[in-house]
Amino acid sequence: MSKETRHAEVVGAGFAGLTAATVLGQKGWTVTIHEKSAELRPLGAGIVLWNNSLQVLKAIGAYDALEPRSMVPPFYETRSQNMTVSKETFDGLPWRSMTRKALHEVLVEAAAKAGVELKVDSEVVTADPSGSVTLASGEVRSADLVIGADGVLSKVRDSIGFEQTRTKSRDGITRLIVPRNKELLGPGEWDNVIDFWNFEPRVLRVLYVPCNDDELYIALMSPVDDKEGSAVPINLDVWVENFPHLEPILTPAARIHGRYDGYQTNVLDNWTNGVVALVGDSAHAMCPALAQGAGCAMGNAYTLAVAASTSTGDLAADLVSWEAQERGITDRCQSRSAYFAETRSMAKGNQFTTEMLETAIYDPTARG
Ligand code: FAD
Ligand code: 5PR
Repeated sequence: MSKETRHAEVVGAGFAGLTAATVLGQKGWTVTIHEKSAELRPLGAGIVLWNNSLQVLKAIGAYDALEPRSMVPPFYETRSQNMTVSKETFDGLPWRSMTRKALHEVLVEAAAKAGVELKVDSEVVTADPSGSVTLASGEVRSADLVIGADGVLSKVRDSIGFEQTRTKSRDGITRLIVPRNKELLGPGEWDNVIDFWNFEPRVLRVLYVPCNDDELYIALMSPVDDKEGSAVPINLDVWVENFPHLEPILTPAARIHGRYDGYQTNVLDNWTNGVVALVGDSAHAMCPALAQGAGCAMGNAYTLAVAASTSTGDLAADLVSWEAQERGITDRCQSRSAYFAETRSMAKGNQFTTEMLETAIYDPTARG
C-alpha cells in the first residue's frame, strides 16, 4: 500500500481507541474502529483530565466542544475526618472535570469528522502481529497497523500472548453521577473537588467531583473485603452514618445500581509486537489515585498515531521506538498511583507535588 492509503484497524472505542483513530484519520489513513458493545457509550461516571490530555484534545480539535460541558473546580481539597488538610490549585496547571459521557461524545464526534468508520457490535477475538484481526463473526481483516485499545481485559493482548504482571489492590470504588443538590448541602465551597477520607470508625472515602452545574461525580471507596462498604446499590445507612453532611447526595446515589470495581495495575514486558500496538488500559492499567489512566491512554494514543504516520520504512521498529519514548513516564505514573492506592496516603493532602504531577504536566503534542 502507498503511504497515502495506509489502513488501521483499531480495537475498542474507549478514550484510547477514539483518540488514536481520530489522529490517524486526520493524517490521511483509512481507519475502522471495532467496538464490541451494541452502542457507543463510556464505562464509568466522571473524570478529571489534566494538561496532558487537554493538549491532546486541543490538537485533535475536540477541546472547544468539551469546554462548555466541563468545569475547573476552584480547589482540590482534601479532608480527613471532615477537617480540611489541604486545598491545592496546582500553580495554574490546566485541569478540568467532566462526565465521561461528555468526553466520550466529543471524541466520537471528532472521530466521525476525521472519517473514521465506527462499527458497533463488532468484537475482535484475536489479532496477529503481522497485521490482522479476526472478528467474532469469523471475518479476518488486514491492516498496516493494528491498535489494541480494548481495555483491561484486552483480547488483542491476550490472543498474542504479551507477558504481563497483574497486581490487585486492597481497595476499590463505586462511581456514580448524581444531581449537584448544592442548596441541600448547605453553606460550603461545593464547587471544589473534595476528597473526604475517614479512617475512624472504618476506612471509607467519598471523592466529590463537580462536573458541571447539574451533575456531580462521586466515587465511594472501601476495602474490597468490607462487604457493607462495597455493596451495590450502596448501603445508605452505612454511608450516611459515616458522612452525615453528605446525605443529600448519598440518598440519590443509593437509588442507582452502580458497580464496585477493584483497583488493578498491569505492567507488560512490551506494548508492541510486529505491527500490533497496545495502548490505554490494555497496555498500562493503573490505580486511579492520580486520575491519570485516561490521560496516559489519550497521550500515548496520540503519540502512537503520530509515530505510525511519520514512519516511512519499518513500522514495527518505529513502534518499538514509540514505546521507548513513552514508557518511562507511564511506568512512573503507574507505580506512583499504585503506591498511593497501597498506602492510602492521599488522605494526608498536598499529594500533588511536581513529581506526582509529572504526567499531568507532560505535553504529548509537543513531541511532534
Ligand atoms: P476502556 O475505556 O476500557 O475502553 C475499551 C473499549 O474497548 C470499550 O469500549 C470496550 O467495550 C471495547 N472492547 C473491549 N474488548 C473488545 C473487543 N474484544 N473487541 C472490540 N471492542 C472491545 N483516568 C483519568 O484520566 N482520570 C480519572 O479521573 C480517572 N478515574 C478513574 C476512576 C476509576 C475508579 C477507575 C477504575 C479508572 C479511572 N481512570 C481515570 C482510568 C480510566 O478510566 C481508564 O484508564 C481509561 O478509561 C482507559 O481507556 P481505554 O480506552 O484504554 O479503555
Ligand atoms: N481521582 C479521581 C478518581 O476518580 C479516583 C481517584 C482520584 C478523579 C477514584 O475513582 O484516588 O482513587 C482515587
